[in-house]
Amino acid sequence: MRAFSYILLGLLALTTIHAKRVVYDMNVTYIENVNPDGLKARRVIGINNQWPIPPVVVDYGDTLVMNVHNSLDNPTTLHAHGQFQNGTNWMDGPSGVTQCPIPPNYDFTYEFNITQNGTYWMHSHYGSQYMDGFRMPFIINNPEEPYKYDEDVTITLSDWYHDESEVGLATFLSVYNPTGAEPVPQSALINDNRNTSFEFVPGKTYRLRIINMASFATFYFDIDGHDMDIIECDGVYTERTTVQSLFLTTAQRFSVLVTAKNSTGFNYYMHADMDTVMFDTIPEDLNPNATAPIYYDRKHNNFAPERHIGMASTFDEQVDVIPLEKEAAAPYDHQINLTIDFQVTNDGINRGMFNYIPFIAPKVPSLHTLFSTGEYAMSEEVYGPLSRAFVLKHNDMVEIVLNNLDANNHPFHLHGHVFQMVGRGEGVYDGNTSNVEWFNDNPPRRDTLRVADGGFSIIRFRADNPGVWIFHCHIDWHLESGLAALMIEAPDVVQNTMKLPQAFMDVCEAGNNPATGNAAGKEGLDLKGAPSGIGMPYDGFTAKGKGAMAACIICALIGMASIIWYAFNDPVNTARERMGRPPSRG
Ligand SMILES: [Cu+2]
Repeated sequence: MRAFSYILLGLLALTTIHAKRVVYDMNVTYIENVNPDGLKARRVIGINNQWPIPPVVVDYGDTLVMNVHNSLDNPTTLHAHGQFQNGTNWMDGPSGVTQCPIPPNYDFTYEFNITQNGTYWMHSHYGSQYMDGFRMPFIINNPEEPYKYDEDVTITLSDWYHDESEVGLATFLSVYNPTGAEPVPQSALINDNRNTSFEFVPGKTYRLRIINMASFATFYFDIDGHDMDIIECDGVYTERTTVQSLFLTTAQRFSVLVTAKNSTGFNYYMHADMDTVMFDTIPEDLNPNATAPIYYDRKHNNFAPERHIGMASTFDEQVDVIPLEKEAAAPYDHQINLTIDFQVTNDGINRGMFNYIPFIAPKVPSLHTLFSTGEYAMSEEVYGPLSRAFVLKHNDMVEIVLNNLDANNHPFHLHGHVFQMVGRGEGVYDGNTSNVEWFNDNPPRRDTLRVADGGFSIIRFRADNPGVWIFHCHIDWHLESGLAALMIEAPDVVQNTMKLPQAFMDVCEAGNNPATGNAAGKEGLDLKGAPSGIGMPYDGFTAKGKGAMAACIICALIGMASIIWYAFNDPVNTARERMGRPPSRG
């Protein structure tokens, strides 16, 4: 009996540890005159009149409740980056994908169970709002932490713009920007500041949780005089791997353990450098590098010699990330080929696209379409011509081949999953395995990867999370321009086992958005009114037309050649020269 009571008590204790409800009330507000780089004050989006927005912190097993009130004059949503949301797909947040946006002056609650450990972040998934500051760390503490450390420190890296993102978007997505040059940030920030500092106590071990919350820039990260042991990558524990430096694309995270020196004789600098290769231009007054002192002793100013590695980093996210829990690459059941490219589409705008179709969100959020269209939900067509929808069978192993034809790296993020990074190579993947570097034994698993310019990456994930998950470039400019696709997992399972909460129907109605039907808000496959028609310019020339064009080009070339010949063999001046007169200026 006594043993039984102890077990009962133990169980009770467990339930109290693991079933806590953590409630955050979040009033999303504009805040005027915020000046994180000391160069220009501007309006930002904060929560409860606070910016930087404090981290959301929970324990594994908790239920997180976020009561959002939208005090902006625009709609909004909130996305918890890296959360699987298994069974709660509607809580994922991307506007037009899983939900209608929250209209101004409206209350909306996000609630979900915490089933993962590690380092995450949250951000608006409506338009380009997160560039304006609506983003914050999201830390999940593990009561059974496999690694030992003394202190937990969160470090955010971000790029900062002096203009609001609407201004940047207007110039970026414009017919006057045919090359698709992205606005270049004005500053690099550590913990949303240029004056951040840290303190180390001799002998202590620190867990640094590094989060790239930038909207564009990849960051290189290193600390003078200190190596770092990677222990976590995007919420996945890794083998303890020592590196001198790291890079993180936007949305990527690492936890590293750093053991402090035994002496306080020196202080050290932490370096976070933006990858300037990504920028089309580098303004003269841009300092792409942020530094933050780590003080062992604030009373002196002896800084250790620099070991600033920055962009010379040899860190390799495919090699240096070794999941602690081993998982071999699984053979795939279903393959998706995605070509990444940027081209001027028939509306005159340079857009990022998968397979030459830009993503433009449908009128009805795709998850609502899934719930409300019966058998049509199994067809890709019903989600709309510009939704890039792929319907996946429950529990299939899905392989995505990403061929990057663009001259820049791109960070791709899959909602609702971590994926295996099974292969990479240069050029275009043609199924010929000879040019692929495979990682079959225990490939890195994470939720965001960098696909190299002019190269390819191959990732795999199990379609074991029924619902609608967006897969997109996490450079916010590129998501806005169309570099996204939808993974529609097991619509039949969703319809048979889940029910969309009423609050998600209500929020559509409150914003005057249709809540049911296909991408156009209609029945069946009548898609008139859904976003459509944007794509590569029509190549309408006939063979005859192309022949005429070729003839024109040849005529023009002959014309130009005769002008050049005439210029070099100027008959008038040759004659004047022969007569000993100066050349004519006519
Ligand atoms: Cu991109």
